Amino acid sequence: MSYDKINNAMRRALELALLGPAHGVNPQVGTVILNAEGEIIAEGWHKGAGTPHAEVDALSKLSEVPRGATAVVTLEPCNHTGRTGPCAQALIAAGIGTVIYAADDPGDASAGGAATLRAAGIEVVSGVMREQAEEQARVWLTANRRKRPFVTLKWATSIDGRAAAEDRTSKWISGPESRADAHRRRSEADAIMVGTGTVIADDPELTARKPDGSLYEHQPLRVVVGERELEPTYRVFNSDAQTIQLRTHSLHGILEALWQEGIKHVFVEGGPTLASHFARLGLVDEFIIYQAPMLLGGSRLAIGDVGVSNIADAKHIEFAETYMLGNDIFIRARANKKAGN
Ligand code: AOF
Ligand code: ZN
Repeated sequence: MSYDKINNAMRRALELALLGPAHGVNPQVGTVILNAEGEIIAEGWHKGAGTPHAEVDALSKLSEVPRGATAVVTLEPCNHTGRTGPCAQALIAAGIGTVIYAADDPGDASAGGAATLRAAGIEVVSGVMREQAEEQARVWLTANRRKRPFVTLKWATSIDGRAAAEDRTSKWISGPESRADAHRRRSEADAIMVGTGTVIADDPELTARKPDGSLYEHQPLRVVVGERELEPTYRVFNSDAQTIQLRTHSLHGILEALWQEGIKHVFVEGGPTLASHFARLGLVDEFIIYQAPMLLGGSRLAIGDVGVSNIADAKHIEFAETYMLGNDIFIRARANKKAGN
């Protein structure tokens, strides 16, 4: 089959993957099935934990699989019986001739699907459009490699890096497009985290809201970190979403506990004390930064001491995306280290 047909099929599978939920314990996975001529005869994607995997969803659309069919999958088919049965076995039973996938499954129990398929005489090709697939599934892949939630650190500041004016007022620094973008990103996370200082200073709701003010269907868990006692009248304790306060001092411990609860992606929203701790410990996987066209000057920084006193110790990051968002600048940056370190 031509590279063009294979790449187009994988591109479609990556698109299909995005139809599934970004939040939750399971990955976004897409599958297309091609006949021997390379035409798409079925499409499938994963709709969340407990529902059929993408491969099985695609197979279910066919009353019979023609000879010489190829399954094109964004993730290595699983080899384990979890909430659903192993996809490697389903592909073998369906009589699929070739399996092409993009990213290897990092799971301890679920990996090994490629070997199982090969042992059954199926031709297996891995790594097709791997870079795109790894980028798209970076949250799930990184979390599973590190065995802790993926950490996004988000802030919105003036172009000179201030998160508030000297009197602590901060409404509104970034524009409506940036705020809508931030809410959408919240809606794709499993948890939103802030320090007690931010609750006291700003009384934020920490829900994921659409531009019209209505709540997204999925509301991440609100996690407040810190020792200080908080009155139950703060808005973070309203009934729009669940909230927990964690008093432990160790961020590693907190991430470990959240991982055990099935939290795969934590969106850290400040304030500067919490942001600095995460950065100092090297626990940030991705930065989401909105910079507004204004100068505020003064002392209200988005992030403080990150343990750098000499330029040689600077914590380097890598810009993955930068563009104008309304009148603001949007930056997505990744920590400049490879997963697994
Ligand atoms: C998915 N969807 O389309 C594929 C997955 O316990 P389960 O049955 O929910 O299985 C989840 C694991 O299966 C997941 O961690 C990943 O390793 C593998 N593949 N998972 O949710 C899919 N193909
Ligand atoms: Zn599976």
